[in-house]
Amino acid sequence: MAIKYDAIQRGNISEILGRLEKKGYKIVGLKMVTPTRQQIEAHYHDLKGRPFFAGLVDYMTGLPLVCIVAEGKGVISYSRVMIGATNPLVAPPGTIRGDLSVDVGRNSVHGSDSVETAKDEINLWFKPEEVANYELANAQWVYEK
Ligand code: IDP
Ligand code: MG
Repeated sequence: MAIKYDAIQRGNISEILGRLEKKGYKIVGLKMVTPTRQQIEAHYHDLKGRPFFAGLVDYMTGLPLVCIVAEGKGVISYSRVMIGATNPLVAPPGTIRGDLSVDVGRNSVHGSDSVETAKDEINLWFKPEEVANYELANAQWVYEK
């Protein structure tokens, strides 16, 4: 997941990280990056050709982004549920976009949409040594076994 610059400006870094933590997901990678145009174009390569692509790339280039790697059961599919629809006005209350955003171009967060995409995005934004390997002390209170 990534916290976009609009959410950083709105003071919602802790709110968004807190939702992942409170759910029971483990944060294993976390850093603020100021992406180049090439990085944003690579990140959104599947959207090249869409009418909003140029505006999206312009918006995100050169502005800080908080990049997150989270681990846990169902994290990729369920983090999308936690994020809500791309258009925050369709995202239900209780979701990140439903609670924290109004406009599609200021929708607070990015979320990987599949295991393959998540792998590619982690490789794009993190070096292997930037992803931590540790156990949460409360894991037995999150998972049956
Ligand atoms: P997602 O972030 O929910 O996965 P995508 O379709 O992957 O949505 O689009 C990536 C980002 O591009 C969105 O989060 C949003 O910021 C922007 N975007 C998507 N569709 C539109 C649009 O129709 N107009 C303007 N921006 C859009
Ligand atoms: Mg997407």
